[in-house]
Amino acid sequence: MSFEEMLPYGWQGELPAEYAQTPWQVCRVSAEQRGLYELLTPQGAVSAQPSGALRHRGVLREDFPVVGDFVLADLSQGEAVIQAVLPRRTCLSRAQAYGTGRRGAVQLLAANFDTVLVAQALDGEISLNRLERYLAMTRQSGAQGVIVLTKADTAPYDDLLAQCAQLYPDTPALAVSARTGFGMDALSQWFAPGQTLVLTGPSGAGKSTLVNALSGAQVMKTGDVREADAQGRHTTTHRELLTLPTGAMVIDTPGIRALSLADAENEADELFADIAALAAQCRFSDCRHENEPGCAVRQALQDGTLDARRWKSYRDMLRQMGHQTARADLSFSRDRSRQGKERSRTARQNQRNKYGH
Ligand SMILES: Nc1nc2c(ncn2[C@@H]2O[C@H](COP(=O)(O)OP(=O)(O)OP(=O)(O)O)[C@@H](O)[C@H]2O)c(=O)[nH]1
Ligand SMILES: [Mg+2]
Ligand SMILES: [Zn+2]
Repeated sequence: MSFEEMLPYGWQGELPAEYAQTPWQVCRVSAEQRGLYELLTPQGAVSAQPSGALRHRGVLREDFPVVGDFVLADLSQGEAVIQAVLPRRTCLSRAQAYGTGRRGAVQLLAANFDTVLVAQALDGEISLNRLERYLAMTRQSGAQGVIVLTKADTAPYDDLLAQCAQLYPDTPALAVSARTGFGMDALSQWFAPGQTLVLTGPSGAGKSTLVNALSGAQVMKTGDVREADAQGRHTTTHRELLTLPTGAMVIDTPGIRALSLADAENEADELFADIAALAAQCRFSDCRHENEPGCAVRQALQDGTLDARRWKSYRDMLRQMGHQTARADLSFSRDRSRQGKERSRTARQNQRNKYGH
């Protein structure tokens, strides 16, 4: 097999020494849905499943392939089998915060990209706080961030560009319009052959529209924004890696409901710090505070140190969040049940299962 064959797919690395003699093929994960993967191979796109061994070894979410990953796969049988995930050069992830005060799993969003485009639409309200959170996530990824103010045909952008330049001198910022083509030339400097980009930003920011404009085709479905508040409708539902005519690859992502979830969870943590502290004392790390032995929350409710109404409003808050995020979290929990393993579940997920809907 030839590693050069994978160069068009953004492959930059050397194969780690431990795989020097591998009979498996380097492939790139282009999509993932419910534990099923699509791989780009020199022979075209194939669907794949992780090997039993990979599933068995995989304990954390980050042990499993994510869109953008380079993997070693056995293509000799009928369905491709992913045998190993190669080391990631960059990785976009979201730490999941839990209302119980524990830190849990990390959710991976994409891997092995050179640039993160942070899209913010000019037609709605621009929140610098939100922008800052996307940029923080980008910094952690290890890749270069670029602020892309979209829908430049709808509103003035000079002031905002100046503000961005002042606040984030190391992060290029530009305004574009997929509709009129304005700014698209300037944007193309990040789309050289072999480059991989991730598009991130809120739902309705015009990420998929941008991908279509860059592709010169309707490769991604796009959706209206709500008239009232210019919020998107979460049209893109899973992450997908696409090859552009320029020879660059781009990972389109769903608008991150999850980011606002993390915000809400942090808020819950702060508002209910007392409950978080109690939950940390439960005997079981995944205590649902129902009738598990050694439950510090139940104990506190019993002896009156925790007010029952306060406990109820905490649960109500979780229920509301669970409702908002049930869809976003579905694929995550499905992936896990597919793996057929009930790994130590987080308190928050239990809370969601219990109180969601
Ligand atoms: N006026 C104008 N509208 C745009 C532009 N780009 C996108 N839109 C509109 O914005 C809406 C949302 O676009 P999408 O591309 O679906 O947004 P998205 O960021 O992919 O949203 P999610 O997939 O939900 O995360 C659509 O109605 C687009 O037609 C633009 O440059 N100008
Ligand atoms: Mg989209
Ligand atoms: Zn408990």
